[in-house]
Amino acid sequence: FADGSEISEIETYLEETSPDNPDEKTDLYGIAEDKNVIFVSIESFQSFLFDTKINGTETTPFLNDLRHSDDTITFENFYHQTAQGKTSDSEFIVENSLYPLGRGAVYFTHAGNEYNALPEILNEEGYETSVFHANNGSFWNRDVMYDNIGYDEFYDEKSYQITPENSFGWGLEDKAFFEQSIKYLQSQEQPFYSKFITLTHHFPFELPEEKANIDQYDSNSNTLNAFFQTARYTDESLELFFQQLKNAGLYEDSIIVLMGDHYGISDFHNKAMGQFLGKEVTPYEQVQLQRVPFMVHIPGYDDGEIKEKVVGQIDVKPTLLHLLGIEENGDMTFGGNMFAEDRKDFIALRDGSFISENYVYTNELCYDRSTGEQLTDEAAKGCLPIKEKVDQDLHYSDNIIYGDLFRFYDFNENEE
Ligand code: GP9
Ligand code: MN
Repeated sequence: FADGSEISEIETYLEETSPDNPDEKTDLYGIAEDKNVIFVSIESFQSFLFDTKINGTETTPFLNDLRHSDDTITFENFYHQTAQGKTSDSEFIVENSLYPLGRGAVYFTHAGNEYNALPEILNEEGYETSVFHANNGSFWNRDVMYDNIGYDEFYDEKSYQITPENSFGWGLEDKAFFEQSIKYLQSQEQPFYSKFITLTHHFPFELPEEKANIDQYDSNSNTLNAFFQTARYTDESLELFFQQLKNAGLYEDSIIVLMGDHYGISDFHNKAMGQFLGKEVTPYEQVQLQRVPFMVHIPGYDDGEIKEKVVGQIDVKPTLLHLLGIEENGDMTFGGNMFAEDRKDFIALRDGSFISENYVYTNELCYDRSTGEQLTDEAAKGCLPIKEKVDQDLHYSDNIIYGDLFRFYDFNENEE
């Protein structure tokens, strides 16, 4: 059964567990006000790829430079929090600052719920909102969910010229995808919020030989071996996209947010991964491998840095609203602004693992985050109170989704 009482209980819980100063305004508050937001969800891109080389060739030269540039803020301890719904889970987390479900994909199972999603909020603020993704529009039930959460346009595969020359693997290659998207982007009212979802760097990481500009890795895993070639391809396609945005006159008035959706290399490949990393992939390392890129590129900004705070996909919605200078006082979110000093003290992964300032917890084991050493007895007890909060968070988020509890909550009434 579901009624309005549990939502008040959750509202109280979120208020009590949120930082002392949830509305803390940083120097970055409103820095992107009235600018376009170009959000790029980068398929299967894991942060361990940064600054790697294969036979002397950099895997991601463009992104490496971008990470260290003055106009980019990078969070290097940013975790994906997805489960079975993969890309769609990452989209759901970003749009709602709720956790995905432990089983199934929310995009399929609860596409009809009430939400207070990012595109709806931005619509009300006068943004045109859209998604670009050159796959079948019903994949992950996107067409239905997007409609529900307020995207104005969905440019799916029907919007693209897909030929044998420009497609392989999952479909249209990313370089052609970005190139063909520019005209649609230009046709939009400004300011816009547009999400791009890439596809080429997707399992099984297939790439025609003549399109590869880096060697394969050499291990017992064909998957890991191929992974670097499509990662390099992604890097090249992003570099071209930035150039195309400049040529189209869209770059200066936009911020570009780059995010990895989830891992591409599963634990099935741990032996090869251990060989590549030069260390055994312990459960602790397995958690650390769930880091994906999160970079905010602000043309004209000159205070760029690499931030070390522990953050995750759950924090993206409040963070974007902060950058855009939009106050959502009545919102119910499980994440918070990444730039705030005062933050919740953990990032929960969907399987109940978590990362905090001092600990990494997974499979009922507590590790020292800075050394990776497994803690025992008294030392391991530090994980327990955080684990309780993690489970409570996941439980309440699940209840909101399963009970469609936002039906009983008036987001506007709680606006101040
Ligand atoms: C499909 C693409 C990939 O359209 O987003 O989905 P994934 O398998 O990564 O969830
Ligand atoms: Mn994906």
